[in-house]
Amino acid sequence: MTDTNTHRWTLPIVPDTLRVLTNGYQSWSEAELRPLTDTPRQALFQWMTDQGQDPAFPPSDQAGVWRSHTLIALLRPDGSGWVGCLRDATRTFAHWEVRAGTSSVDVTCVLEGADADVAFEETADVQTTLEQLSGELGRAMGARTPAPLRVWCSWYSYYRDITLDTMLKNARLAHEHGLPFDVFQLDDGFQADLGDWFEPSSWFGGHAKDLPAQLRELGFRAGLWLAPFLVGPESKLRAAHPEWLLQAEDGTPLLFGNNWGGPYHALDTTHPEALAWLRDLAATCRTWGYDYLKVDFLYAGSHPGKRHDPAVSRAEAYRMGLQALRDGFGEDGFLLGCGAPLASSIGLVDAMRTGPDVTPFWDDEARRVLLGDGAVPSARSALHTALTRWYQHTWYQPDPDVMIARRERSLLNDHERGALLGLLDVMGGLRASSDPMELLDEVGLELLRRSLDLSTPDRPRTLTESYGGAVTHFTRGTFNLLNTAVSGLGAHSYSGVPVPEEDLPSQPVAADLREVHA
Ligand code: 9PG
Repeated sequence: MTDTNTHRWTLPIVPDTLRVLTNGYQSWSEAELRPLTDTPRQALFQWMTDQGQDPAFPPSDQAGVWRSHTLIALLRPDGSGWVGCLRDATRTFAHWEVRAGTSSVDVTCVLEGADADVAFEETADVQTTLEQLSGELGRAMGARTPAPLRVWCSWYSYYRDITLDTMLKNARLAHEHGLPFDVFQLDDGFQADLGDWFEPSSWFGGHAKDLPAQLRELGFRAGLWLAPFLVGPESKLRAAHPEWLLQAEDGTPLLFGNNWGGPYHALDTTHPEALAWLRDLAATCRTWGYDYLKVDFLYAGSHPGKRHDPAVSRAEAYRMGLQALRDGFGEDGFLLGCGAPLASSIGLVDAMRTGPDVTPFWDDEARRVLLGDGAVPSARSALHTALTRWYQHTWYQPDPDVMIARRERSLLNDHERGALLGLLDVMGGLRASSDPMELLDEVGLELLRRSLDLSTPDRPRTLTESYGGAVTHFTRGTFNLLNTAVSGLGAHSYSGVPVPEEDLPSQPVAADLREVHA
């Protein structure tokens, strides 16, 4: 760590009845609302921590010790409590930790990087104070919140097997059905390797630059996925510019994480040539006709390691890399961050993934429970974390990930599809789908259409009750993330609840799915 500055508070309170609200480091890290005396899990494998957490500040693995990035809240049973929040994340990471003692709670906030102001307030209304402080952080950092877009993305049906023909086939069918997508976005699989973005993969059947004009003819904007800070160990970029890579202490290029069959390198975003290459990469995508970029695995820009400029903190190094992408892509291009340090991206991205990937099944208990990886992709993980980040709509357009409307090639049941639909409605941000158009019957198409209805962000009704370790009680409806029915709500479901007339939101209440199937 470069400069550090530590703040400490001791709260004279018995911890037994308190809850803690945490915000993980990057898009996929858990955000939780849990009893303070619970135990946060650390994953068994280092690559899971590399990909799902801040490896320099991972979950504690100790009962009553909770860590959180940028902000944290402690709640009494009546909704009062304490909120801590960093005031400016452009050059600084804030590592919050709360530690339950027998009759007191210790709170620390360690700043990594430049010094910055930190708020820590006792409040009668934790929810409102959290919304105020996070809103102030968004404003201080010049948050971009353009109109939300409706996006079809290739990943959740085709994964790396995507081809140019498959993209066009889906775009044509979406056009024929009159589905109101704004963007068709090509995901991972088109490129020869991580870093070798200009060369197609052997199976893509064309070049990414061939797509935008054909999409525009069908009435869609063109979107492209990149993992711009990653470099494949076998890539041409790695061979040509080993000096651009983040290094281990011994000066060799660092390898970390595990995806695409093994670990990968990261660009050193303090290296001026690497920064120029990033600007050029984003500018080239723009000249190909893309005006929407999903920039993924961005945490690589702030991974711990030895940098070309050792005076630059991890938070600043990340921001320099992201700024280069923004400069190359242009002010009017739409940037969606993913796998990204959240608060550090405010003001540079238009939208942000605020949870792990949705999957066509509810839970991956083997990886989540047995291996302790709470950032694991699953419908449950996506709901759990994105719901608990409801307040981040003042930082960017939230992207809680895709609706899965199809019933084929999916293990989700009606309740679980209803929960995903409810998630999109209460988050009020981007809408996305990945369903193969040919798999959708009338019911599937109707559900997909509903999932594309834009809404405004909802607020929690309370933070002092929860059905599953996350924020689940919203004014428009209630989620049950538990594996058992509770208060008339089925397991893994969402139901719009009647609220008093004067409290009704301006947007329609998302009813549960039984209406669609009736
Ligand atoms: C493409 C995908 C999609 C997806 C992104 C990201 O922890 N993990 O093992 C893990 C792997 C992949 C992943 C997320 C987590 O998905 O979120 O939308 O673009 O990359 O490879």
